Amino acid sequence: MTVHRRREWELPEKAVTSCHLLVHRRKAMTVFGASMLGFGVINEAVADKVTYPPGDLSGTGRFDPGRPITPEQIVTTYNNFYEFGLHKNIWRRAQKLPTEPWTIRIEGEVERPITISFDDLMKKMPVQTRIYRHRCVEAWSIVVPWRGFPMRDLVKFARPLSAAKYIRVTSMSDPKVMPGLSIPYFPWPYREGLWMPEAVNELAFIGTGMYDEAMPKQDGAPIRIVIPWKYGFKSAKSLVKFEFIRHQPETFWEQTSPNFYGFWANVNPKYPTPRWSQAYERALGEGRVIPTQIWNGYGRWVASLYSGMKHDRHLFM
Ligand SMILES: Nc1nc2c(c(=O)[nH]1)N[C@H]1C(S)=C(S)[C@@H](COP(=O)(O)O)O[C@H]1N2
Ligand SMILES: [Mo]
Repeated sequence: MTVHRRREWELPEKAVTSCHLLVHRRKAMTVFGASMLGFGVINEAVADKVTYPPGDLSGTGRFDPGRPITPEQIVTTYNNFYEFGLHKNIWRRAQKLPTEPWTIRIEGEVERPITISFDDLMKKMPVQTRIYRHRCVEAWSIVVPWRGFPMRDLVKFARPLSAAKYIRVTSMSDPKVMPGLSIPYFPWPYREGLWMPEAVNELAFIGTGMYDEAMPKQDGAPIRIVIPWKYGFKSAKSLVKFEFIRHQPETFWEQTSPNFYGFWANVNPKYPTPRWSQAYERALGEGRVIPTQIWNGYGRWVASLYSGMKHDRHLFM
């Protein structure tokens, strides 16, 4: 039996969490799937699940989002992926993104730069399920059951040198399928970055799937980062490069709008941006507006990272 105590990072309006149900359903699936295999019975629905096993489920309890999971239909049809256009409805267009094969470059201040296929990388990474809140700077939010692996494991795999203080990630840019790349105003390709202590923090995650499936193209197939305590734009999609570097990198949004969408971009309801107050957020699929929490409610894990820094607007935008 699961005894549910309210934790400080949960929202006060917390309803019944569907994530507990999800964990139990998945466990049942795994057991059921295994016994089915034993009898040589093929059931399409179950076979589908066992092709992408949920992996280590401990993160589902540890990082309880305190809110219901957002319906998959919303998360996969309301997207920000500017390479495909500046509106939310890009999911159909994004299906043109070729993701097989997919090659990832790891370079910079590492023992040995490497080019590796997505499939080979996945063979080396420990798959987990994590349910996280995601807060876009446009003042909407969702709760997503991700599948993937800790960013920490990718860092270990890369074997960075001590000179590596930051990681820069770069998204795919393919003008054949991405009409947004012809908008000259933007500093393509989409690039983002993290400070190394952030990247190895327990919460920093690499997403390769969601809702029991491989990552949908519109959500950043086949591999993206998921940084739940920062505004959504930090979580870059469809990554082709991880660079370990000495200096804080310039990012896509910082170059576009240096005063408002900066490198740190930690969620904080106290610092408004030009179009949004940031004090509240629309919980998509819940039909309500809820208060935004500092660090998006993940302060317990990340606040100490910033204890030596000045807590002014630069840390929060
Ligand atoms: N390459 C790339 N990554 C991106 C974006 C983008 O436009 N291009 N948008 C960001 C923003 S603003 C948000 S809120 C999230 C949205 O992720 P989702 O569509 O999977 O919910 O992706 C982020 N990653
Ligand atoms: Mo966003």
